[in-house]
Amino acid sequence: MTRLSRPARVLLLGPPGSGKGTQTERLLKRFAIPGISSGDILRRHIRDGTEIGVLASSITSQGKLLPDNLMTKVVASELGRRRWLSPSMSWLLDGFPRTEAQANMLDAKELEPAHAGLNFVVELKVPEDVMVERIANRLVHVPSGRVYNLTYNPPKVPGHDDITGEPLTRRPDDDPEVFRKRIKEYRASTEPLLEYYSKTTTNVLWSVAGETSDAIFERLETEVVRRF
Ligand code: G5P
Ligand code: MG
Repeated sequence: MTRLSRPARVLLLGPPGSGKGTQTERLLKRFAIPGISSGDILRRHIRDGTEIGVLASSITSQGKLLPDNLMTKVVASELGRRRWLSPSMSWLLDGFPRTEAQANMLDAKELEPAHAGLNFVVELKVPEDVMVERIANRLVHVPSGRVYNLTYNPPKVPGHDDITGEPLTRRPDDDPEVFRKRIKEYRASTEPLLEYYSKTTTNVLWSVAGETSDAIFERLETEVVRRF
């Protein structure tokens, strides 16, 4: 594990299946950077049958995004329970913000005390056919957000989480038809964010392309060390 010399406040952006969850897990292990995934938060709400979960279930299964205000509230409430979202610490956001409106809400201090702002926005670029193949073979452990892939990183015991032994599930939105809608939604709502970050803060946006998460992580790790 490596200690960084200054705080890294990181956002991972990329289409469905590009490896945001996978890179989050690796960064956590390598640099001890805590993080949250907006998709994981919603899946826990769905599992628990909360009011937000009922709405999230119907929206995510159509491959659409939740309304910006609601999503910001959900993330804010999750962050309120954590002590690490401070400008003086390193932290990582997977999947939030993913629209310009959400980015504005983060920057507008609605999510105190994140007001020091993001200082590293990573765009993951993976060929579309590779992402389709990946999500067809994905299994998840909803309580922890750990992701598996039947060919790439299969669980030690088929169908069960490596750490807890609990059952793994498939995500309903990993259906090929819904996946196509999620890709479209990414292009329409999230890609504009890349331009937003390249305009608002100099040198904050960094894009990395690759066909495997191993190749991408090697470059990401080097870049984190170089910057922080
Ligand atoms: P999510 O949960 O954020 P997406 O669509 O953004 O969902 P997803 O699908 O979770 O992103 P990922 O995290 O980028 O993809 O990818 P991953 O899970 O790490 O990797 C995918 C698979 O590939 C895994 O099985 C992994 O093991 C495998 N894999 C990784 N690397 C390799 C490799 O090198 N080789 C191979 N062979 N396999 C590999 O959001 C879900 C929904 O929630 C709502 C929306 O409805 C959204 O659609 N939502 C929001 N709505 C509004 N605003 C927000 N901010 C929202 N956030 C979530
Ligand atoms: Mg994910």
